Amino acid sequence: MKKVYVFLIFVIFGIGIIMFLLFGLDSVRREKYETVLVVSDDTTWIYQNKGWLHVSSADQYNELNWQKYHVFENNKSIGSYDLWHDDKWYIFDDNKNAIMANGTWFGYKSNYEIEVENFSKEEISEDGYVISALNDKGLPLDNKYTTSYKSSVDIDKDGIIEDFYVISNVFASGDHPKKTFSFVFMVKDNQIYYLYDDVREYKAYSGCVPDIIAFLDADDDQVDELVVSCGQYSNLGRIDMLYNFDGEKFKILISNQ
Ligand SMILES: [Ca+2]
Ligand SMILES: [Ca+2]
Repeated sequence: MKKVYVFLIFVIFGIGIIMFLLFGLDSVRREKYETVLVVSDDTTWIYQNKGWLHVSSADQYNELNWQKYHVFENNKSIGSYDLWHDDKWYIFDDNKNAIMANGTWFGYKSNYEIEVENFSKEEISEDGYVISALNDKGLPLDNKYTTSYKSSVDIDKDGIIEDFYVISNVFASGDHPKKTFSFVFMVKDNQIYYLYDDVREYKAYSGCVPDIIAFLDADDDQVDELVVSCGQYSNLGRIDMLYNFDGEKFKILISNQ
């Protein structure tokens, strides 16, 4: 009888170890994950303990200054640089020469491997999905776009590419439209999934023009997150948002607003 108990204890102990190795170890490992993600001049997010934080205080910035970050400009890696935050982020090489980033840029540093997708922006004009998005929202089809492009990335790594559309008529020159709109949506299995979706009556200087800054798997769960930045009029600044896709819809994990 005693032998049976000893055997059972061993079995339960063994199962416990196997369960820990299968699930617990991964969870312990993930809790130690830490990433700092910098989006252009002034948005800084930290990922730790499976959650995202927005950095705003000088003390927090001091802890992040003069460290090496992987820096990407217009979606291309430009190398590893020191970042320093004063009134905004500045980029420096090893000899403390300032590096000027043209256009949108982002940087990250992390204690684990992060995969950043290479993607291109393909001009779109007539496209069935754009037409159906405009129809869905009751918008005319003859628009002067300020941005309209498509990017293709396999965000959930299932071997099938998803298409991401960005279209906007905000800040178009010439006669103003009755309604302004900005959309970012994904097409997966012929279905449209909206990330950003704004339609409003025309008002001067109102609205923003979205842009996809990055596709990267920031939390190492084999699904890419997206950084989308929406440019408002002149000195109103940008709205930066980090999205994830849970298989059914997109959700904003964190934003600078
Ligand atoms: Ca896919
Ligand atoms: Ca992810």
